Amino acid sequence: MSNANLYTVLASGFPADRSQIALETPELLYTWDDIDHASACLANLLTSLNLPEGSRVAVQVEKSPEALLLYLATLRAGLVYLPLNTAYRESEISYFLGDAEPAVVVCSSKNLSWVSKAAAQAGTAHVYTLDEDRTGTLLHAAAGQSRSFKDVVRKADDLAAILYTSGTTGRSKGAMLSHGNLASNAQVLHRYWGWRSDDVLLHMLPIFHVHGLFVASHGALLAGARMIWLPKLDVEQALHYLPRCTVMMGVPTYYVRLLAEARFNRKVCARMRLFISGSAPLLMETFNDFRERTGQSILERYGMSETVMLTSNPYDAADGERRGGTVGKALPGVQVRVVDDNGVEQGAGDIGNVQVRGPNVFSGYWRMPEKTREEFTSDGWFRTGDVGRWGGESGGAAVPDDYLSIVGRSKDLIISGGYNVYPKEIELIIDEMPGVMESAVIGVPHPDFGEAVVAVVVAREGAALDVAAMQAELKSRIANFKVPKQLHLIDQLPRNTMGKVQKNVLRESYKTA
Ligand code: MCA
Ligand code: AMP
Repeated sequence: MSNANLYTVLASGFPADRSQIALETPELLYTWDDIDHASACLANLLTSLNLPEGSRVAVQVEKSPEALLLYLATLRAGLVYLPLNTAYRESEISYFLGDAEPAVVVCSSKNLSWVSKAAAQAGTAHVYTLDEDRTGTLLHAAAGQSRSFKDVVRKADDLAAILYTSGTTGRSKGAMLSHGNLASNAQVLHRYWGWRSDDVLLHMLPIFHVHGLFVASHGALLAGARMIWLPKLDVEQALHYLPRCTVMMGVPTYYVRLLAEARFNRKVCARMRLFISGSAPLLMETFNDFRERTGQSILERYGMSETVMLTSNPYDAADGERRGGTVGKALPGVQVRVVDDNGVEQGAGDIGNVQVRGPNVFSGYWRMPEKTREEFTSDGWFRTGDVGRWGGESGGAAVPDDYLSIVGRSKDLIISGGYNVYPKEIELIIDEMPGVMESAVIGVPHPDFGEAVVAVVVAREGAALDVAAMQAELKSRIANFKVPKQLHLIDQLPRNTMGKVQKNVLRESYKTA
């Protein structure tokens, strides 16, 4: 029986000469042998814990090569990887650990006191630390382990990872992705984006979401290509490394920030063959400015935590032109349809709900069968919550009928700098604050983050609200990217005749706030 373990699939692309460099940081070089041996040590450590089948390994650590190795080791050991945004605070982490009940938790040593408390409450038996300078108890424990490991045999539909995505009700849901979901998408993107073994990927994305962990890392690993591994977006470092790179991925903010730097020009990009953008809409203006500055067209693609990548603008000119303002065509093997509210397919030019099907689509939300059922149609299509259109026009010119544009969302979601923020989660916290009658959280255009979170609050009669104190309270309770950049007090929220808050009216009122 062949092994569908995602690591085994990725490793099939590693170069024959394992002494070549796989990963480079400003300080260190890691060969393919290093990747194999170090992930084997960690996989042996995990295996030595004798965990039950399907056990979760929850990880909230700063980005480092060792954090990637821990992910690969979890795959190799056949366990389930659960990455957590480093911005999450205590109450958010308590929820995730309580819901996922991981057998292993790995955190930064600076957070150990509160993370271990949450882990204990969740019944987690094993807590380790891992810091970005290669210290911590995890590597210490793994040090004596064997450097060889036989990847645990997995079937394509065995669970590989759980990714929490915020919920419209304020409760996050764990999207369950299998080895097969991730491997099929990696293989499709490998071909569609023309990955090569002599590529050099500039990796600056965080590795706790689909974009940085799966799309970027899997692409380079499966191609046996080198990654330049930086802890975060840093424009100076990008200018330093880009002349040696061929591929870069980022959320739109990455491209906005590069363009804001006059030294970012054609010369810097001379070796680059592919700039990819996703996770949030790329403005036409950014697409055009980028083309003018570098002579290259950013390739925009579209995906979700639940589905990995769904559509992409063409890489190969033979497949078509890259069109700004669109997210391109359905990837090979992925089915995408646009339907009206009755499920009737829309013709080109007509707006409707985007639904998808394919080997990349997740099996459901962790321990939420009811929610899972609601999000799939009776004939097995996943409702993305995005609103889109085939064809139509973009930038004043007609778009081919097989190109998708995302024109809105039916879910109440804000995307700020590529991070999703669900207004309901923040409204629930604000509404609980003393003196607050009600609130509405909206997204408004922001030059750097694309959208910025803004809260509009109504005080109870006679109550005097202290905006700065409210902001401080929010900062202590939720990840910093969710904290409203502005908080406005008003007398009453605009409502329609059905009593529903008119967020579009608020967005209009505060759009230049
Ligand atoms: C940081 N801040 C933010 C954000 N990031 N505020 C709003 N939105 C953000 N995204 C705030 C912090 O709260 C802080 O404020 C101040 O900015 C500086 O923080 P710092 O960490 O230094 O910011 P930064 O390093 O400049 O980060 C901005 C960033 C980062 C580079 C845009 O957010 C980023 O890397 N985003 C990428 C997200 C991503 O990978 N998304 C993929 C999801 P204060 O000082 O007040 O505290 S995967 C996905 O969506 C799907 C599947 C897909 O299609 O890919
Ligand atoms: P996540 O829940 O983090 O997986 O975010 C998925 C959501 O990000 C999608 O449902 C879209 O709303 C949005 N998204 C991802 N890529 C794009 C894109 N290229 N253009 C517009 N929205 C996008």
